[in-house]
Amino acid sequence: MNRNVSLIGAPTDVGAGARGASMGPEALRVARIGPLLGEMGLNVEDRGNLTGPANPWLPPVEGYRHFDEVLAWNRAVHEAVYAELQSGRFPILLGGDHCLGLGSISAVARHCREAGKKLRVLWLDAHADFNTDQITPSGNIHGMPVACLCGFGPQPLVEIGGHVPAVSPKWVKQIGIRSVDAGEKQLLHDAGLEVFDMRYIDEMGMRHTMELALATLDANTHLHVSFDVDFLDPSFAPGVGTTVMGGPTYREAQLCMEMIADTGRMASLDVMELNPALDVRNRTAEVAVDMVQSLFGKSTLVRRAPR
Ligand code: 6HN
Ligand code: MN
Ligand code: MN
Ligand code: MN
Repeated sequence: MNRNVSLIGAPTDVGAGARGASMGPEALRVARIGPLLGEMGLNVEDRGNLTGPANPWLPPVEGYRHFDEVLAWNRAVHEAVYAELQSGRFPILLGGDHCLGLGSISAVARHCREAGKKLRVLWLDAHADFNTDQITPSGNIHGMPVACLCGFGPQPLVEIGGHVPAVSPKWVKQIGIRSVDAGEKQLLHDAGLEVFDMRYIDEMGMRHTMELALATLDANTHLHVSFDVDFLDPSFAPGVGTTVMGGPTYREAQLCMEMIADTGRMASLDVMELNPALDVRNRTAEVAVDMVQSLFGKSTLVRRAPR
């Protein structure tokens, strides 16, 4: 794994339905994300925060809330993530709401296209984020990034990375899903994404789930992990805008992260939707940082070389 890591803060909540994810990057820094990764032997550079338009906090217009602001932020994220990848570094995007997964992953897809790498995306989330303007119940664009990446969405958003679609639905595996809207459910099915929902994890266990989700990785694969903190059960991670009960336990989530680390293929990461305004003494930020440490191979005992 690339151990030269760049932290990129994207302090905005323009894509969300609750205010506060704009404070996520600073809360992750307060929880010592940089120093703790540094103590694990990573070379960490904090690039500070990107800038973009303020949140006007307006209702949706023609199916989208804050379209122009979302576009501006995603363009900034795209360029920053792409620049880090091109200089050979591992970008960690500190969100910010999950609409920015579009800017981040479109940049990763562009990098992989140019470098001849195979891309796989793990989307860890309570939600599928596969809505469009036609089917969204909220107009909030953080519910739409996966659809946009797969080519379902408005032209300016789907073509941010210069190639439409940015990713094939076959490259995306979703884990932990337990809240999908009615129209979204049908579109998700029609597009053919592989979704390991909570029912699947309950029945088959996290170990088997991750073995399947990671089965198609090879030596030429760039694995991108998009970690929506609401993936975690809200009993121990309440600091998010859209909590859904019935998520993975602390240990299930940590095993998921540990198995990703074992592949040695993770090459970029988003940590999204942390909302300090809804958190309790920064606990969710600390849990999120703990999960990120596991993603980078933190383990209790000396481990054998990754498989
Ligand atoms: N997220 N499906 C809901 C919507 O409004 O489209 C919730 C989306 C949540 C998005 O948590 O990143
Ligand atoms: Mn590379
Ligand atoms: Mn999400
Ligand atoms: Mn979510």
